[in-house]
Amino acid sequence: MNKWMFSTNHKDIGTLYFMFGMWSGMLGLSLSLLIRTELSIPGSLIGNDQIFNSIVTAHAFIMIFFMVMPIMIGGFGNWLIPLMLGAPDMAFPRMNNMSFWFLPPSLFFLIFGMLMDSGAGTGWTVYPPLSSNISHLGKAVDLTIFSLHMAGISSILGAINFITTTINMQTNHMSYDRLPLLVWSVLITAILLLLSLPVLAGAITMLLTDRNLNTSFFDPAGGGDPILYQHLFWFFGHPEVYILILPGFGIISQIIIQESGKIESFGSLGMIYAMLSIGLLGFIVWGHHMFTVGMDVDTRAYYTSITMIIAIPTGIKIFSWLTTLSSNQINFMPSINWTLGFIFLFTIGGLTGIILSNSSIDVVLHDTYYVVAHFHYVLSMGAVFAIMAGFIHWYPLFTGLNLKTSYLQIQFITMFIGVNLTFFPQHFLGLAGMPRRYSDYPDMYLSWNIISSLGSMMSLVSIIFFIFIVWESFINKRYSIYSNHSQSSIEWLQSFPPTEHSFNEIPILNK
Ligand code: HAS
Ligand code: CU
Repeated sequence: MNKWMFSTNHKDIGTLYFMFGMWSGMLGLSLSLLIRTELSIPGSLIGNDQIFNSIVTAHAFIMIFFMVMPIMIGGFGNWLIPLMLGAPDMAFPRMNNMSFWFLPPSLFFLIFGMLMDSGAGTGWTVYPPLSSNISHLGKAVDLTIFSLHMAGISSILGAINFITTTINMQTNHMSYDRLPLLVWSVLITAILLLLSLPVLAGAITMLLTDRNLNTSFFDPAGGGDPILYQHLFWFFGHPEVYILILPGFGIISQIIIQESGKIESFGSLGMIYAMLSIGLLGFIVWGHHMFTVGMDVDTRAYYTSITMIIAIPTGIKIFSWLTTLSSNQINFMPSINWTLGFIFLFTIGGLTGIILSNSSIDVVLHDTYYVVAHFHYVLSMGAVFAIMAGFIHWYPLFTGLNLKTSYLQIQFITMFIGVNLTFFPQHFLGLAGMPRRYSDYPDMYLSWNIISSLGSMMSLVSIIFFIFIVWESFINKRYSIYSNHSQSSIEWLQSFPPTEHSFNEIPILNK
């Protein structure tokens, strides 16, 4: 085993997270293609709905916990937060390594959960009674719960590390309003993680004891209530969706500031307050996922209004990005393509979120493909586009190498068309009433499903092309003038050792 696997250096650990996240991303992508292949024609291809549901469940968990979170917080956070603070490393470097190494076993438990017995076909929400031992006999759901426990511990330790690092490890003690927006975004994300994950841990532990130790927290037969599980899950689940996007906001801010040649964002302080209010409000809107449980009208009105209020800080962010970008000649470099794509498509996803927040509309649209379209616009085109933008933007810093711009332009265009073909038609399917988590549908839904599946093939080709582009940069060794490495972080590039690098120039970072 190579010694960088046990490294306590934040850049090595960031690189481990990137490699892990990309590996999981390929797994999650493969599962999504199984879903789209099953849905490309009416009738059954896989021939087993439980298997289909297990694939959907594993796809969601892998993309959320093993792709987006490790790459955004583990990868970008570890690489960039200490650099932006001028800190020598994270506050707890050995705990940092441990946070990472919780993830591979956690992923294995999840995969076993998908494969063992008849799989965990519960959806990522793991609602009882479907997830209880009557409907899911066997060890699949228990393995999934254990996987979430481990991933949760990993994230909580990581969150403690980021919070402590940001507060204690600045070299020149900037005032908080001068901290780069990426640092702010990761700090707020870490606080959300710290406050929400223990609630999920509690909920799934109660589910575990309901399944195995005869408790009845969620079983009416013993005085329990399955709705209690939904409250606990969404008290975690809604902050979780902002956990998935906030570091992306930070990444997008840094790229826009730099690419527009400015020293700070338009409304820098406003951006910080916007992220803080999104984070805080995120804890009191969870009921918008539960409008159909038989909520009384006043509670529905409350959740509708408080949810809509989140459009205000988010709008502040969107318009501040646009203002920062304006009055500049935009140079359409690949990272700016992804950034502009992010702003456009995230806004579409946000607006469908506002539509869903209307409780009376949501009663109709809940559990339809409209919801699937909404969250893929904010995730597959929000979170993933931010990851692509950041990865391309800081690639020279991470590897000392340059990616080929012309290839990246083509790859962006194919991916942009691919994801829009995949997910835009899902709005129509949802409005026409096609439910989510079903493996089959009436013929009337055929055409949009074919287009959606074709789009997913196009995204697959585009992602394979991106992997080729990264490979190509390693093979052709175009060393970047921006390369900036500690010796240890180069060591993983053993077969491609950079020859020259400067140790002091960090033109990428803004203050
Ligand atoms: Fe969401 C379901 C509402 C943001 C992710 N969301 C989900 C699920 C996921 C998810 C994964 O209220 C499915 C969970 C599951 O498995 O069941 N979401 C919102 C709202 C916002 C929002 C209001 N979601 C996100 C982000 C996500 C994410 C970010 C991850 C990255 N979401 C919902 C609701 C459901 C839901 C319902 C439940 C549906 C159901 O039935 O299950 C907001 O944060 C979005 C704010 C952003 C904007 C765009 C930019 C703002 C501008 C300012 C002007 C706009 C205004 C609005 C003033 C609004 C440009 C005017 C309104 C017009 C229509 C013009
Ligand atoms: Cu929500």
